[in-house]
Amino acid sequence: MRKKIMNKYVFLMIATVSMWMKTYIVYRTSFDLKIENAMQSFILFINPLSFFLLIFGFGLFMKQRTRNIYIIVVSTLGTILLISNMSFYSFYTDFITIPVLFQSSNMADLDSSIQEIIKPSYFLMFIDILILMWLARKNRNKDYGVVTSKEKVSYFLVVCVVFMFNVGLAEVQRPHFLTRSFDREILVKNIGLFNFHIYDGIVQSATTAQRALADSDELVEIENYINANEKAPSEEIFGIAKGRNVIFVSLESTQSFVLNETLNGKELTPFLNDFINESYYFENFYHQTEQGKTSDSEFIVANSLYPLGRGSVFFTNTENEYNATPEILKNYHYYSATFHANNATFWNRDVMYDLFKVDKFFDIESYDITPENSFGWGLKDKEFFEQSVDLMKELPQPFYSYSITLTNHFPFELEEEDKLIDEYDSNSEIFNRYLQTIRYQDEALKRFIEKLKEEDLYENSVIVLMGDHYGISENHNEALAQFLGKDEITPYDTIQLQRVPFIIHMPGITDQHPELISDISGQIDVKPTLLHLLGIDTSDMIQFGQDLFSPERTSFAVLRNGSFITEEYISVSNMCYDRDTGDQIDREGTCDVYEDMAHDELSFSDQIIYGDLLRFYNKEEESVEE
Ligand code: GP9
Ligand code: MN
Repeated sequence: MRKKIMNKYVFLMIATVSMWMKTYIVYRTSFDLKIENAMQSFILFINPLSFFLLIFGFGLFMKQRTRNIYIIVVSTLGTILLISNMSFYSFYTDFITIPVLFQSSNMADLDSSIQEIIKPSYFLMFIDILILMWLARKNRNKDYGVVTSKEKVSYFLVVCVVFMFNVGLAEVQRPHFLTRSFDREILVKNIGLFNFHIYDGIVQSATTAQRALADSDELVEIENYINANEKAPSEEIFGIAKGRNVIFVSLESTQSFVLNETLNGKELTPFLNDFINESYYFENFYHQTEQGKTSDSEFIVANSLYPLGRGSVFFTNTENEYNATPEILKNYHYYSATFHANNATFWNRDVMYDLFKVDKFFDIESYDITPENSFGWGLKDKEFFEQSVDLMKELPQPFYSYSITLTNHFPFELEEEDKLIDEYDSNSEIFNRYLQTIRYQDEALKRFIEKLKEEDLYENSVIVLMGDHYGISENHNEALAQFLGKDEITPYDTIQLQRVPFIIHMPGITDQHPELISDISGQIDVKPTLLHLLGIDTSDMIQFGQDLFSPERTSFAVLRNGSFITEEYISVSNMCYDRDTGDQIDREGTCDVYEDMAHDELSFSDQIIYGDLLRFYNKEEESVEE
């Protein structure tokens, strides 16, 4: 009798243990999960178990033969999902979510390195499945009898206990991790990769339903929050650039650490280093993008809303109402245009720009692109700026222009003639080339400003330069540490590396009185800051950013994964650091104090996007105008 029970479950148990171990090995070898203590390692070790017990357990309702086939199919699908996450992680240091599967351009990136995708080691991951197939075949004629209802009940009780035990330990480690966390790494570390995918599926359906259920009361609560946090603009700066053109340049993958650095005695960014001395330069300005990369940065700048924690708003919410900068500026007789030498449909830009009410999108069709003037991702930045200024000078003025560079994009490739410095020497080819494309981009920017001067577009403009997101992921930490002269890159350093340049240049103003501004800020602050410079009151707008010149402003930035930076502290995952020294400190009484603020910002912003709440705001506006 005992033997029989054993045999009934043996196949299921072999499959469970092998998938469990396989997942754990992948955690340890393919993902860079930061584990701080023994309890966290234990949770990581047990977390794949409940999922496999549950999913294979459904097989108990099937006849033995079907059950074995079911277990093999599930193991195969599970393995494919593991491998997909491994490939995705090696590019993005992130886990797959449902919305990114629909971001074709992400996948296009993956396509370009198919060798990377199909690593020979991946085939080894199917060995256990071959063994299962062999076992199933060998035992196909043996009958171990049916699983009784009582056995099923006991089995699923065990599954529940294992799951509750896992979640309970995780909850002790990181209270409210399920409801509070925007960080996928925290979820994977605590409930496991596969349960995370289920969680992601639940979030997906919940957010889809959110729009239908939303009503205008939700917006009222958020408006109250925003009004309570609102800061009056600086009287001195408000309207200082009234009537000027805005020439905004989004710098592809440009992080702040490249500024004021040299390689073999040569400056990496000679032009920018000079330019910031004639500008307002924000040295503690963070990008707040997530899976939507450039599109996220465009979204934040245009709306002063946070991007989504999963996927890109440019794909997930293409029918919402927004109240973006180009639309607002229309009321002040500004013409708006975006310049980007790529397909209009790429990243859904054409659709989103329509929603933002951009007057004209100069896409790939507007440029003269030849084999001589393009390389890698397309038109080289120098040529891009050259032709963009020619287009820009024909625009009605004042205008709000948004240009997006491209050459400094992964995998950072240049033609020989454009390599202005020697390659760096580290173990990362990507990083070595990155410094060269950064140098090239700097040269292109220099020419851009010269040409703006030649075409009389310089004097009467506000020129804004901003890095869109990081270019060098954590996969290149060793090279980064070598370049920065550090022993290693800690999670604290990783947060500090999320700083991107933000430069506001106003001829006749900032060249007379340049300023180095050290307050903590982020892309979310761009919209109110720019509108105030142009003398536009934003007090009744729904936005999460604050005017960077406001004397009352709180020096604070929240990253999209819930990490945040204050004057004194940096919080990342479970950890809290002293911002000055980088030393790890106790959360309680320090980082925890700001936790609610960070959480509110992100969840209110999510609520607006998922609920399409600005449709109610725009109604309010209309009725005021009437
Ligand atoms: C493509 C460019 C790059 O048009 O904006 O996008 P990214 O990969 O950086 O999000
Ligand atoms: Mn980008």
